Amino acid sequence: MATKSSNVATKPTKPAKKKEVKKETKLGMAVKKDDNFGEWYSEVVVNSEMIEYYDISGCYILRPQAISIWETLQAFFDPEIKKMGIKNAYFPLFVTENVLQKEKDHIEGFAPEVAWVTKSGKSDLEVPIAIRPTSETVMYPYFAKWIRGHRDLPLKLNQWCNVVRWEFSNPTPFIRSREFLWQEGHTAFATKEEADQEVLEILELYRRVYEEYLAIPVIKGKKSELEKFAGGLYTTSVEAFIPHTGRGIQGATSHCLGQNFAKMFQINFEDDKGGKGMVWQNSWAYSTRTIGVMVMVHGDDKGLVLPPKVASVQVVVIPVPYKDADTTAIKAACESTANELNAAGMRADLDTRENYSPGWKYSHWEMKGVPLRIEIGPRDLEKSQARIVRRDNGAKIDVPMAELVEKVQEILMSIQENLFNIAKEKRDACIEVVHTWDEFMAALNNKKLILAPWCDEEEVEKDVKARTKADQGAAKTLCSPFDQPELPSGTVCFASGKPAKKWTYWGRSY
Ligand code: 87F
Repeated sequence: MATKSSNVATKPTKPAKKKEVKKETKLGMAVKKDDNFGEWYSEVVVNSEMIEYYDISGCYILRPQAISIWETLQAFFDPEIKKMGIKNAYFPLFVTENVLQKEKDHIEGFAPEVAWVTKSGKSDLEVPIAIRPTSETVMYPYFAKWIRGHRDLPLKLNQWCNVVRWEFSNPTPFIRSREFLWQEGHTAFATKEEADQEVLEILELYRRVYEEYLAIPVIKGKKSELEKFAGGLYTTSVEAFIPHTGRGIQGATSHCLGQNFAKMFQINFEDDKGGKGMVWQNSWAYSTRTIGVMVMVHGDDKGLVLPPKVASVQVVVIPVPYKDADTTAIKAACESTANELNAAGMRADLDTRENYSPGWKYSHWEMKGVPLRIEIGPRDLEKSQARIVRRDNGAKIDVPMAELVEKVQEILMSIQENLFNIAKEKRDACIEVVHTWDEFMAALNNKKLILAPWCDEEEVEKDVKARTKADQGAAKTLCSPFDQPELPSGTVCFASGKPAKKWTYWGRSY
């Protein structure tokens, strides 16, 4: 980095003056994950340069470190849905009150979260205009217009956009923000069977986003009647779990809307026999919340830990000049190493800044979650090797230069796998099967992810919510897993004592 030279005449100095090394500002994390999870999280997202706080509560700047992860997930998901015949579109951000209110039933509970534009300049608008919190009401009038006959079906659209929900409870970067990015898919079919099938196909893509990219285990399942999207027929979701807080978190949802919206918006079609049909609809979304779940699950006391598949920098190469070592040769070795890795398709970066010490750089790149660092010093140069240090477990491995590219490739894959396995082990260790109310309460207080036999009655879920209400929130159902353990006949509901119909996950949640 070039520094401004001073014109001020100075005493002649000794010729071999050491370069200025920036004052070693305390780089590390001030708060430990175990000590105060909430503060730890805020510190990680800011120090890793993913988030900058903004002067409107609940709104955050997503810096390149965050957006690059979003783009990676998008680069996976977008072609997958295109293979399914879904096309991208873009609908306006604004919606009139008239249209928004069209489906009163479902909007009712959400109304307090809708943000409105009421002025342009200093004058009041004739009619206030809402900012989309989701786009059913924006899109479906046009579905009604565009769908006439069975040949117009299926209609399958997706949009990548922002939405605004004026939340009042505890804003958290990525997890609960007043504006966020998502994709929302909206599809219409002639038959329920087609809709049912798509719900699950999309849910599988969401599982892959979490498990294959973010290295986070999720549970696929169906939401209870109380927790489903009120406007729809049924809701499926992928559910993740944060062991440190003992909370479940909905990772993404895929809804079958049935014909509720078709009725409200009169989305009808003429079938192949000339009869009248009403479409079956789905909607589905995942959001930037995915990134928050990743931070919470993998991050540690040194900062962010990125799964290699979503890391914009997978490997950082750092020269470690020592005393009178040949810095030029070391630098050259670092440069060619980074070049080779990049040429082999990995994402490598080089940190040759001279105003920071190697130790400072180690902390800096650890904080940013970079999966691997390569150190090259005089001894490595002599032995024609490099030292590889893993971010996930701190392991240090000396590798001959000749094998470096292959080895790095291998280790990156093993880090991706290891992060998933560790996360799964921790998640699984939190799962507790209970049969009685007392076991349920004990597990809840122990921050467990509870699997319980349930009678599947709405009143019982409401009752559980009421009985568990505490400062940290009430317990609720997360989902009934598709993968159901055996339910021996005679098994009773943990909460009501009535015959159990299914196994359901319960817990506090985000
Ligand atoms: C907030 C304000 C107004 C959630 C809201 O999940 C309306 C809503 O309809 C609202 N918060 N919802 C439910 C969204 C349902 C559905 N929309 C399309 C999805 C997936 C994508």
